[in-house]
Amino acid sequence: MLTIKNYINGELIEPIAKSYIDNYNPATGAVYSLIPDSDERDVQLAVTAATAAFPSWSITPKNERSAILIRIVQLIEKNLEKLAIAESIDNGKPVWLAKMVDIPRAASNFHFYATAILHDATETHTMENTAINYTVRQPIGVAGCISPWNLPLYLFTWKIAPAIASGNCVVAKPSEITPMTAFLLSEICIEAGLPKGVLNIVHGYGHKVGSAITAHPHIPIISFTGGTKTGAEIARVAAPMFKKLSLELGGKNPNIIFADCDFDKMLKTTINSSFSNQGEICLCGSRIFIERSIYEKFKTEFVAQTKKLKVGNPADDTNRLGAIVSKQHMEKILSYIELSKQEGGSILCGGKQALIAGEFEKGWYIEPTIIEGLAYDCRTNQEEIFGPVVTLTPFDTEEEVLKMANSTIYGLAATVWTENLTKAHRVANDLHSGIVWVNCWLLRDLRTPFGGVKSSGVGREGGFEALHFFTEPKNVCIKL
Ligand code: TXE
Repeated sequence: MLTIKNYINGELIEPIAKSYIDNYNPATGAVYSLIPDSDERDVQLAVTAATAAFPSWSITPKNERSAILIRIVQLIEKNLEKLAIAESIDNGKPVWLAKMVDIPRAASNFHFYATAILHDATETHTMENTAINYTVRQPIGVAGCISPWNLPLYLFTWKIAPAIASGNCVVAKPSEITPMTAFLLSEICIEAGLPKGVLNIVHGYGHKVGSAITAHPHIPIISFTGGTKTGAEIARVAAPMFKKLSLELGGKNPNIIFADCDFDKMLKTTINSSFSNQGEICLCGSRIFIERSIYEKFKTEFVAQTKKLKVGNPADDTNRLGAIVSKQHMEKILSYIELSKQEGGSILCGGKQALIAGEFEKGWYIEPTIIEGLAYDCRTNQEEIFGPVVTLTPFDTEEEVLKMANSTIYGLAATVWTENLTKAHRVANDLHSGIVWVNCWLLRDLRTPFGGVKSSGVGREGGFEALHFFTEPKNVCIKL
């Protein structure tokens, strides 16, 4: 049985407790590896290593830091196939999706920040002939990075890359549900020659390892992506310690379709924004609002296209959807489908566990599901389901659809389909979200600020926003 190890002080080591957690393959429902059941003692080892590495790493010239990150990029690219298969086995997503999205993006994350640090600049403020002020941005120290299971390596590296590129050292914890690619990244970092202690990966449960990272007095900055509830718990612990926090949390994103949209482009993208990665992306458009005049046309064609989507073995490239990440999460999603029926919804397609014959019969699969007839403010339309489940709601006016779209506690992303760009600007302006896509979805420029408002989080990742998060600005004023 493959047994994962922690990566601490440049070495792959066992957890102090020498106990392990079963790691499942969602496609088969079987245990396929073991991960360390680490605790606060392992976190302390990691913090000691990171603290010891910080003085030297923080003054390592940018071009040297950049060169090491580029070596990591090259090794991720060289191991793309292996990493994609590992990601698929761990998360249940199709291999083709991990090859096309997850792993290339992990390489891009490191590449982006390996180069961004060479171009970042700070300001001076002159006071005529009195004084000159200059701003320096200094790395903070040991950063805690905690990431989720839906896009494991993609989101893990989205935090680690800017943190170490800007001169910090890191104690990181991937989700205990999808630890494998983080473990493989450890091996890549060793091969790339990342100095020991710069990155430390401690595997284990959130309530043990994650909470130990959050509460550690020598980790002054925390970057977290995960559920809103967990984000609130992290904030509860970290706020009184005045830690710097970046929280990327849940979403319940509206997909607003006006009658004057480019129908074919909209439909093709809406299939993706509804069901990509089994709907387990915080940016998925799970609430679809359609202008009434095209509601029936959209419903007919969207249902017909959705019914063609194959669900099954993630290693079979003809499958559009793979397995749901865990039995527990599958049951959560199915419970929301049951709730939708109690709330008056009609299931137009899907609506149940997909049973796949043969070696996958014990796997965790759900049919892509479309529901109509729900009130916009019912629980099914207000709470994050995080699965291949979308609802359809007609609207008559812009004012009405904005009220419904903005009605949840979340505010992460929104999609708007219209060929009238004056309308697009106006609607984008009035949507309560951190990201608005017009006539596209998940089109990403890594320079842009990424994050949400309300219960979708605090702070922004991406671009120089992330480098500024992981550094502290200091103003020095020199009398002339
Ligand atoms: O996230 P958790 P889960 C949403 C989605 C999902 C829900 C819960 O709705 O159903 O969140 O998913 C660690 N202190 N998203 O259970 O629990 C945990 O070990 C410190 C949206 O995966 O938030 C893991 O590494 N850390 C999200 C990480 O936090 C703790 C993507 C995320 O776990 C901790 C995934 C604690 N007390 C789920 N408890 C997005 N925005 O993309 C857990 N952890």
